[in-house]
Amino acid sequence: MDSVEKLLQAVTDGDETVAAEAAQEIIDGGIDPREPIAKLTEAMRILGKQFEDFDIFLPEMIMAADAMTAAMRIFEPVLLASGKSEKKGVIVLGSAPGDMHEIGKNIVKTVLTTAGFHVVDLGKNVQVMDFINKAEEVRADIIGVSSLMTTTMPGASDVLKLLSDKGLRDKYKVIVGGAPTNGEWANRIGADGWSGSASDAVLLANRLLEAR
Ligand code: B12
Repeated sequence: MDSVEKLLQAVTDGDETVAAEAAQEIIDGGIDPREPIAKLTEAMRILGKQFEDFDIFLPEMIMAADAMTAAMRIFEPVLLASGKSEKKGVIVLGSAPGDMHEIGKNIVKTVLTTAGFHVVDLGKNVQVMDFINKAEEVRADIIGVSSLMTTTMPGASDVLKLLSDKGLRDKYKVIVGGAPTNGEWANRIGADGWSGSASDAVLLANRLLEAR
């Protein structure tokens, strides 16, 4: 079993120790961590499906998430060290109100930072007003909202509505994402962009700032 397979297996098994060990082997082997991260994202999607089908339960999902987080702790500094030092723009990023999922949001943060953006991470379960207050405070260019549940998707449209109500809609580009979301929904709620992966989030942010 190679180190990438070992990592995938460890995350699926929810084994934090082996996941960290495999992630270190990947780095030591000179493999670009972006490839295993993409595979892990798919593995998490499959776990989510198993959870939905009652093949696994919450404890297994928590253990898998902890194992993936342990691997990301090893990958992050390597990704960040490979990044650009230019500051392309400021992005305020957080998970929607009520949403405790943050693994994908954290990956988006790391990859955007690597690409030269300054990301202000508000964390998870971020209240609508807090996105806007922080964006005003740090003079952000972009606000990013991550929604991992159908029940927290309305939080992203609430950010857009409140921006409009306050007369601030034109001041910020708003990007949205997360597993249950798609481009059609993003269009419908009036967001400026959507992406299904962290690497596409970089292309999207670049495009939005170039168009300014
Ligand atoms: C891991 C996980 C958890 C972990 C989260 C740990 C953590 N620290 O984040 C734990 C175990 C805590 C958890 C809890 C729950 N979960 Co959960 N969870 C998942 C799971 C399996 C994987 C999510 C993940 O990390 N994926 C890996 C990352 C890398 O992918 P990603 O998040 O999609 O992010 C990528 C892209 O979407 C994009 N992206 C993400 N955000 C953004 C933002 C922007 C701006 C952009 C541009 C792009 C972008 O880029 C990312 C990187 O490429 C999903 C299944 C799934 N299909 O996603 C269920 C899932 C999201 N969970 C679900 C549920 C139901 C729950 C619980 C309610 C379970 C319960 N009964 O308690 C709770 C909810 C807690 C809460 N209030 O939020 C459901 C949601 C169903 C729905 N209604 O839509 C899912 C879909 C599982 C399922 N199929 O049933 N969960």
